[in-house]
Amino acid sequence: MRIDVLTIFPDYLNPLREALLGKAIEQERISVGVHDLRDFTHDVHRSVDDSPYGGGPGMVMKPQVWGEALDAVVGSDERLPRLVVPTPAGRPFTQDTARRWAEEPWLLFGCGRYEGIDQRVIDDAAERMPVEEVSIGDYVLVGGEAAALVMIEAVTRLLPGVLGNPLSAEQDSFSDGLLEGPCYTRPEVWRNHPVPDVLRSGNHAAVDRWRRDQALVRTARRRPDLLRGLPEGTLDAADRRL
Ligand code: 6GU
Repeated sequence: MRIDVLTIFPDYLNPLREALLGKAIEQERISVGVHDLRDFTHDVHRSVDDSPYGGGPGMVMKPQVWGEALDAVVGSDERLPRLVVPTPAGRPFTQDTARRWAEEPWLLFGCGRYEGIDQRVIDDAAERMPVEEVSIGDYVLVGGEAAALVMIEAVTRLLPGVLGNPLSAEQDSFSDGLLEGPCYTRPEVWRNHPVPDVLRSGNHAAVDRWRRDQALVRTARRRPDLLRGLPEGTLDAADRRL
């Protein structure tokens, strides 16, 4: 997978080169290009923003700079990327979005700062390529960079070979629509807290049942919205007895 990021803070994306993702880059499972938006300005001040039409606080990112930058990154490649624009005004980014994007050959993240990017940049790009404006949650960040990091991590860990153990991606919270329950390792008793007996019983069916119950209870308590949103037929009779 190819991933490009356009930003006025290229160093903000440095964490991408750490740990699991850094390894995936080294192994050429993903290639990451981070591009400085200011390289596409022409004035001495390298300005990327201007005041909003209609008035109001804050600044809006200029369309000319974004237009040139997107043209340059997309280049003459016969393929086109999926353009992702992080914004608190976007559709929610979820595990389903991550799974869908993990199938794409090329993602381009356009990170805005200030109040946002001139809407014509998005509308113009959408005439040539798929574009999604997405939000990572109901809170406001200063810019799209931290959100892009989050989304890139969620997507790339789903790619073959990026996670050491492919089963961990399958067993995550959300993979079956439920939160994952608690997990334990040695020692058997720590500060007077024992590991639940069933996990040491060697009875795999009982362990599976217990884990499923823990996931159901945790989801009901912490995310009742998820439980209500499960597709029909997800919960069986054994689940419902809880
Ligand atoms: Cl994707 N971007 C920004 N700037 N703020 C956000 C967000 C994204 N998601 C939630 N808040």
